[in-house]
This record gives sequence, structure tokens and C-alpha cells, in this order.
Amino acid sequence: MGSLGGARTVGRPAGAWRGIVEEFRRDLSLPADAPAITLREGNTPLVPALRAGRGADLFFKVEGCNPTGSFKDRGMAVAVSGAVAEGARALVCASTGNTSASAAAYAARAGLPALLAVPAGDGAVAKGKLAQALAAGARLVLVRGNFDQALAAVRTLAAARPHVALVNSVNPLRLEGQKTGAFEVVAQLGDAPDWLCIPVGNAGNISAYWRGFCEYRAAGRARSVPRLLGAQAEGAAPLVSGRPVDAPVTVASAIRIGRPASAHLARAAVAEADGRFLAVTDAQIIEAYRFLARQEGIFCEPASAASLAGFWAARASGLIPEGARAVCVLTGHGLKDPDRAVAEGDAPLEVEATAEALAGVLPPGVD
Ligand code: AN7
Repeated sequence: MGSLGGARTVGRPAGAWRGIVEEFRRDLSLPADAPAITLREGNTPLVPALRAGRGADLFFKVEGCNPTGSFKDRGMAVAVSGAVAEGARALVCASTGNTSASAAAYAARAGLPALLAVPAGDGAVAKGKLAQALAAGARLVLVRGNFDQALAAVRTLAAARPHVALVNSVNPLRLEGQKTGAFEVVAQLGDAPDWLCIPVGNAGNISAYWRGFCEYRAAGRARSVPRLLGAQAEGAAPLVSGRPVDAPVTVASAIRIGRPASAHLARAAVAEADGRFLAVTDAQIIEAYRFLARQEGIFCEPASAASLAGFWAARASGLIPEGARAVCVLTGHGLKDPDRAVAEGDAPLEVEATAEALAGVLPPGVD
């Protein structure tokens, strides 16, 4: 603890962002003596939409700019800081990929081993996320089952072992960290937006954002709270149908989840927020994914694009009115899933290494 605590002040220029544990410590329920295990997560850009807004005042919270490329780093920083304070000797989690990538990095930062249980099978976890876990030296285990089964297994494993810290979002510190996304949105806009649109898988993040908005309103730091739009993939939409899904399917592997662990919290949040859960098809998700990269310049992963697909559906139905201020949370970076990007892109051209050859393939209308 001493050496980790000391590391906090090393090489810190005045005014530099210290990561969410230090920046928001007074608003986090974390033991006061917990060290900050941080990669300087948070402080991600809120980027105005140029072309996607369809008459609304739309912004993107670009969570792919976190250290491991997803919003999970906010929760992981707090969960791992808490685990170190409690003397954990190992971290475990189940994951569709981003939680494991984040756990692997923060375990490395904390000097702890990590056991990551991810679903086996082709395309079950996007390649970039596997690469991150392997790069960090974590013990990556492919389990013969889906995410929901993997989560049940690691919960049972960790419950019997006090020195094994479970860092899935059933760990309350995860949601504590992730609520800071809402704090930042309020700071960036000057108040809460009218609507917050967010992809829903295990249902932790939507619950965390709601907590963050409510706390800021209670503290007088925001005048209002947003309505919540929770977007699920049609083939993995238990919160829309009201029934668990035993074999969830969607191109958005991050949210291929049929039994969300935080379903109760998310349902309560959406009810209090006068919000909605909404299902979007894989075709709608991919349309939004392509639009974001090609028309907005923002490369996110497919699951993240579900937020924009949901926003568009809600604009079309009139649920989100013209002129409303909305934020879509783009939860993970596009590089997480390189196979999808290549599959959606145009095949590259190959020519001789001459100016003449390149002149022959200039974009139309350019000479
Ligand atoms: C990019 O990594 O569940 O509703 O194991 O990676 O809080 O689960 C990932 C979820 C949205 C859904 N967008 O958030 C995991 C995992 C991305 C994600 C979600 C995930 P939750």
C-alpha cells in the first residue's frame, strides 16, 4: 500500500487529470485509505454530433478514449483500488471482452494476477479484447458456455474465497466508478441532458449513470436528471421482453447477455427516469456503427452504436422530440473489434507504386 500510495504523486504536473479515483474520491464510497490504482481513466470527450442528430441536439460521450478503450476502466479503477485495500490476492471476472481487457490492465497495474472467464467460440469475444487480456499476461480461460453461465461460475468461485476479488459489476464498487460518467456529462453540458441513450447488456452501466445523475441533482450540481433510453440488441433483449434469454444472439458481442445481473437496478432506474428499454436490430446497429465512423469520424464498437440506433428509433417515433438535448454513450472503441471493421469496409485497392497508378484511383470528382 505504501509504495502504491507514494506512486500517486510521481511525475504529476500541476493541473493534470489524476483519474477518477482521485478526481471524484469525495463522491465515491471507497475506504478512505484505499490507494488509487489508476491509469488516469475518465475525462473523456463529449463530442457534438454533426450529422446524426436528426433535429435533436445530440452529443457523444466517447468512452473509447479510456485507457483500455472502454467505460469499464471507470468501474475497474475503483473496484481494483478497493480490492487492494482489502488485501485481495487475485482478481476474477466473467466477460464478453471489455471487462476482461480492463481487469487485465488494472491487475497488471496493481501487481495482482487475474483469472478471466470468457465465452468460448468463434466471434464470442472480439479479437482486440482477447489481445488486450493476453498482452497484460492475465490467465484467459475460454469457458464452454455463454456469458451468463460464465458469470454464474465466477460468482460461485469468488463467494467461497475471501482473497479472490470479483470485479464484475455485481461488485458495488464497479457502479460507483461508472457513475462518474454521469458526473462528467453534467460538467461538460452545464446540466443533465434531456435524454441519455446507452447500450444495455449486463445492465450495470445504465444503473450507474442513473445513480450519478441523481446524486448530482441531490447535491445541487445539476438542476435536472435525464430520461433514460436503454438500447438492447433484438436477439438479446431480456429487459425489453421481460423474460431472460437463454441463447442470446447479436452481432454486438459485448451485449450478448440474456440474464443481466443488474436487471433490478436498471428496471428501477428506467421507471424513475420515465425512460424506456428499446430493442434494435443488428441491421440498425450496423447502420449506426457505419454512420458514426463515416459521417461523424467516431470509430466505436458495434455494441456502442446501439445507443445511436436506439436514439434514431426514438426520434422516429417522436419519443425524443425535435430540439431535445441528448447524449449517446459510445461505450467502447472501434479497434476492439477489428474483424467487424474489416467486414464492413470496402476492400482495399492495390496498385503499382507510381503517381500515375494512384492518379487512376483518385476519389471521383478529384483530379
Ligand atoms: C462496449 O465486458 O458485459 O449493461 O463483460 O462492453 O453495463 O453490461 C460488456 C458490456 C455496452 C453493456 N457496451 O454494459 C463485459 C460486458 C460495451 C460493453 C456494454 C458492454 P452493461
